Amino acid sequence: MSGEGPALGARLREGDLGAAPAALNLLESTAPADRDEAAALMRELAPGELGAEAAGHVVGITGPPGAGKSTLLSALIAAWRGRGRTVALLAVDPSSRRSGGSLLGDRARIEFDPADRGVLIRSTAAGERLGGIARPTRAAAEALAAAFDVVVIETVGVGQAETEIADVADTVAVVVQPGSGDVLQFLKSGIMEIPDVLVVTKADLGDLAMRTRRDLTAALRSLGSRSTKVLAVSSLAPPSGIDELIDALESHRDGLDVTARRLAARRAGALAEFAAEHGERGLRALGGRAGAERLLAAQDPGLATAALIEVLEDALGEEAR
Ligand SMILES: Nc1nc2c(ncn2[C@@H]2O[C@H](COP(=O)(O)OP(=O)(O)OP(=O)(O)O)[C@@H](O)[C@H]2O)c(=O)[nH]1
Ligand SMILES: [Mg+2]
Repeated sequence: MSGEGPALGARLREGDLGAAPAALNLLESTAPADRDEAAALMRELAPGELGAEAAGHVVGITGPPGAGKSTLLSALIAAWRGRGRTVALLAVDPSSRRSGGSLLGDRARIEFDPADRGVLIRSTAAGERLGGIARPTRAAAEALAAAFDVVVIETVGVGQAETEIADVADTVAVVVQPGSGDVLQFLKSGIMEIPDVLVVTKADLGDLAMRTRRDLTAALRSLGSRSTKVLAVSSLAPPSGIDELIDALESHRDGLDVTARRLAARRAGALAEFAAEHGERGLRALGGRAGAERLLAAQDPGLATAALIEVLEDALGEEAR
């Protein structure tokens, strides 16, 4: 149906959350006609069109398998709803890479009220790239941030997964469980980037959780990081530390130059997508990474990531001619 993309974009821009499921379907569709509609949808929600960056807070939650991310998100969603915030959760499912699509699978296990129109939960495939944020997920986060107060992207892993999520999220929280020495080592050795917030889950386990928190705090200090807060939370009833975590996420966002971070994120995201699709040869045709970056820097800062990818691809087309 022609015109569907702009109409959905306009509804999201006006805060109509009911438009979100259809918008996500469109962004995930691979049908050529839908690709055009999806591009039109993103144009409606580009910062240039909105007159500002989308107001929603994009939060990345990442951590090793079994760390307690989904249970934590159930508690966070309840607490955000208690504060009157609307929440969209994009759960990136690494196991569905090959099937190319997924329903709300086992991995999500998020508890929420299905009758609550202020919560949207979508499980999405990780895409072809290992640890990657698929192009539709990036676009979905950008689009939903125009309508929801909080947009969460949940991914599994540390290291690469965390680096990718930092390109999309305003605030990145890494979730670890008590006794997770591997994460501590990753942090110390620089394999892992320093997150904005570190969360030790399963605080109800007691001493081990407290020791992990102390070790992580000490490691951060030795790396010279003063701003990263390390919190211990328990997500099982009765939950503890959840409000403090919400406050920590918000205070990070309050201290952020959102315009600068989002602009840098869109450029980095466009470059990553282009490099993933067209490889080193594609980059060379644009004068290497530096050439592509120069081209991106010359574009209107109000363009959505999808439009920036188009700019790079058009330039590649010119080169080939
Ligand atoms: N004691 C305790 N157990 C918890 C807590 N949070 C989560 N768990 C348990 O830890 C296990 C893993 O929790 P999930 O929330 O599924 O972890 P996840 O990080 O989403 O796991 P994946 O989706 O597989 O990566 C489950 O058995 C939870 O019940 C907590 O605060 N305290
Ligand atoms: Mg999970």
